Amino acid sequence: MKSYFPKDFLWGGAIAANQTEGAWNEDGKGMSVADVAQYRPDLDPKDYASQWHVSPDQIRAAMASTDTTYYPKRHGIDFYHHYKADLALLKGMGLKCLRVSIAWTRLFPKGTEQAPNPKGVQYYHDLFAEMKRDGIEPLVTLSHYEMPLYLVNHYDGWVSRQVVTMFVRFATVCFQEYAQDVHYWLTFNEIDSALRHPFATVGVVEEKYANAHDVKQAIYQALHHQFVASALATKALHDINPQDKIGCMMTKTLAYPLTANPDDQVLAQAYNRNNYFYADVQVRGAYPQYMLNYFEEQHIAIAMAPGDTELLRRYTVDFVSFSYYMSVVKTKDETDMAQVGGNLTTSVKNPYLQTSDWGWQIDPVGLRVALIDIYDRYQKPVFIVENGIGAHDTLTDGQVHDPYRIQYFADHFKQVNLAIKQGVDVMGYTTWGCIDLISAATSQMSKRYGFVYVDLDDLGQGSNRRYLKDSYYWYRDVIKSNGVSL
Ligand code: BGP
Repeated sequence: MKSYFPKDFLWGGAIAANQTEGAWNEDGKGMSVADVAQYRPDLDPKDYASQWHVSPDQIRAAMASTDTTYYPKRHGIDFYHHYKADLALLKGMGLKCLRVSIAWTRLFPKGTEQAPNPKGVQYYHDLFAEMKRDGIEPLVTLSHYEMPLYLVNHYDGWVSRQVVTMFVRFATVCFQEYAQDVHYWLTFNEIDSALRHPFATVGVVEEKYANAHDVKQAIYQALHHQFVASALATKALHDINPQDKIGCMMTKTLAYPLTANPDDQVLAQAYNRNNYFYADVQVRGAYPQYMLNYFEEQHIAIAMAPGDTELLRRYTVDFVSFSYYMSVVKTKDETDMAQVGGNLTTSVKNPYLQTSDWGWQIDPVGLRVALIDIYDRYQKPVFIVENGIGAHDTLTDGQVHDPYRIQYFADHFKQVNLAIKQGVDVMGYTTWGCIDLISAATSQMSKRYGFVYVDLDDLGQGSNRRYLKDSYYWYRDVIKSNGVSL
């Protein structure tokens, strides 16, 4: 294929601390929201809402328990102890970039401490040094569904303004400590998912509020605090090293109208606009009027401190990153229409698309549409920091044949190539879960995304050995040829 990928394109992979590291209570680490996430075999894995819904009773029970079987993010794939060998495998694939997150609770176990835990600080020094030796550029998320549980229980999470100060302290320590090794940062993973799963993202426990309106009010207040924290983190990073880059991160879920009925177009447009709200604030530096109108209509009043507007305006992000897994369809009357599941959402079925094992609509062309749309809206470099297919893989005689994954990525990479040809400035592409890990929404191990297979099942049983899938060799060739082999 004729490749338009730039020479320095960051071909990569992505993981998150809470889904891989394990060692949940080692070396002074505090509990995070991820340590409360339960694997619930009694629930339909497609029903994301119930998996992520955590009541105060469930939090108390989780805190009293040392179980790891049904709290699988506590063991992850034991990356904490295996990272050197795992990085060697990723290096073997030719990976140029690895997106990881720093677990806030390794550095600040409760979140309230004034100084970081030295062992936590050291772990990430070791990790980044190893990545450097392997020639793998780190892209680091500061907050990937892993806020300290203490802040949920004692501060109502991000609803409290005090959490801004604590987060900025954490972020500043990271920028200072890892200034030599890390040059690309992300603030909040899928910041827009606060409305879909408020516990994991902004630490809002819905039962604490009287009604749905109050929950929404709390979430938008929490989001405002994250916007301010994002601005302050951007300022802090650029004060420390003006060359380093920081991005926002959104879940890009593209909506199409089901029919040519203009009413369907209005619905799809509203959905897409709403999806952009968060980046509108972080990139353009102000709340868009459509959201201010919405808040007024919904009687949502956001408390802002003097100077917030100026902070948001001055400290906007350097690039726009996003996860992309699927598109959705909007239509006026959805009654009786076939539905499919999705990345923390559901949708009317698109008759032109296939779905994954978990019912997510596979739409490579939508990735091109999304890239062009995002770039035209913001005129900032874009970075695809998550994309991939969760599938059931089978390990036989040490081998995993995964032609569906190869097909999936080939189709998506080709669309990125076309977007670049059409002028979009794409910095890189870190495929989600380049090594198998625990699923964010369902806490399953059997929902696999990796090029490297990890021999563990949903109950954490297995050898924990790593095996290279067919897609590993395929991706290696893609990277080596900078897309020409596609
Ligand atoms: C995104 C999250 C990731 C990741 C991915 C796949 O929403 O940022 O952490 O896990 O989705 O989702 P899942 O693991 O639920 O399949």
